[in-house]
Amino acid sequence: MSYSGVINKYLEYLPFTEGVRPVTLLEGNTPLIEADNLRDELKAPCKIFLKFEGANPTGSFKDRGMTVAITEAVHRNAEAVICASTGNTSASAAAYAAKAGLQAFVILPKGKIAVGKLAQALIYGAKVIEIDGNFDDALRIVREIGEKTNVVIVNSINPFRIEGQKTASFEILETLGSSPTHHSLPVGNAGNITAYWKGYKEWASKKHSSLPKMLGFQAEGSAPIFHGKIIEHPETVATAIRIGNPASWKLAVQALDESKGQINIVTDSEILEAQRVIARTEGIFCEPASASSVAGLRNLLNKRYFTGKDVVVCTLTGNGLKDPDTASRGITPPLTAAPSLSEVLNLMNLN
Ligand code: AN7
Repeated sequence: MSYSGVINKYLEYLPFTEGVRPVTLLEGNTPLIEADNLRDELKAPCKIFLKFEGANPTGSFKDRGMTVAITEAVHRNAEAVICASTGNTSASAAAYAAKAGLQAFVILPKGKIAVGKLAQALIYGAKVIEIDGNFDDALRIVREIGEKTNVVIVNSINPFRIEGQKTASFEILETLGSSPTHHSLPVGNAGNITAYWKGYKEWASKKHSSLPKMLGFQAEGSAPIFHGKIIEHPETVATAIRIGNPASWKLAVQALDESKGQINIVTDSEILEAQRVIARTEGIFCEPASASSVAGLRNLLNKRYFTGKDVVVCTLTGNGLKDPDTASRGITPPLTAAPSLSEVLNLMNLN
């Protein structure tokens, strides 16, 4: 049977009944790539796999949750959906709302959304409202709108989002044939780490698989869970995870405790360096926030945290093409030549 999206694939694990009509863009089924070159580069004793969620239809993992949340919204006869976003949720909500024929409203922190994500929300037809505040302000407003109106919230405080996102764990378990020993991912609003852990636990209870340790990474300037306190003015180059008061804070801490994992911080320069290393060694262009998972892995490797028996999966949550500005800043610009063979050959510097 041809692939028909995460709802049809994992229906038995989702809160729908047979006969549900999924709103889908055929999300999921993303590559799990064994990163041997990266392993050599980092001199890692363990195996490393990269789950490239940038291959989803709108370029991020949010699509897994959005197909479920929008399908449910349609089922409830919603006319409109709303989200606060650092960018990817808004792109995904706008796309799935378009597919479903719903109006999407998105509330964004002005000036802090990667150019590609904003373009996506707009071209998919969402009504985009920028506020002079950060993501946490936007989410507070969205929560209030959810209470006062019939507009359905599609942030990860909507439990259907988490249900959809847990399918990434299932794919990893199916591809590897067993659980990794560790799972590394960036943490912003903390929905995804919650979703992965839920997925691993559900699979374990049905199929007796083991469980990974969850490793979460926050950007140094936006690390409320690591510091155990709300950050009023979060900052980081990884705008996707520029969040000071995560909605799923408690559930993330639970995932970290139950799995005997840990939350740590990575600096902006470690994030950007990891983004370049992933691209250069593995041919995968992820966005800065996504690279936190590998930046964090690298820091733990330096502390000799892993052994030769370990199998680590890093989720690369979003596509680097969404944020070309940030990527271009750190790299060598192109060479230039006159339109002449000799000049070009000269610059190619072959011997
Ligand atoms: C690429 O789009 O919060 O910890 O509003 O876009 O589940 O929040 C995005 C988050 C990691 C963090 N990587 O995931 C939003 C938003 C990327 C992201 C995260 C986000 P959560």
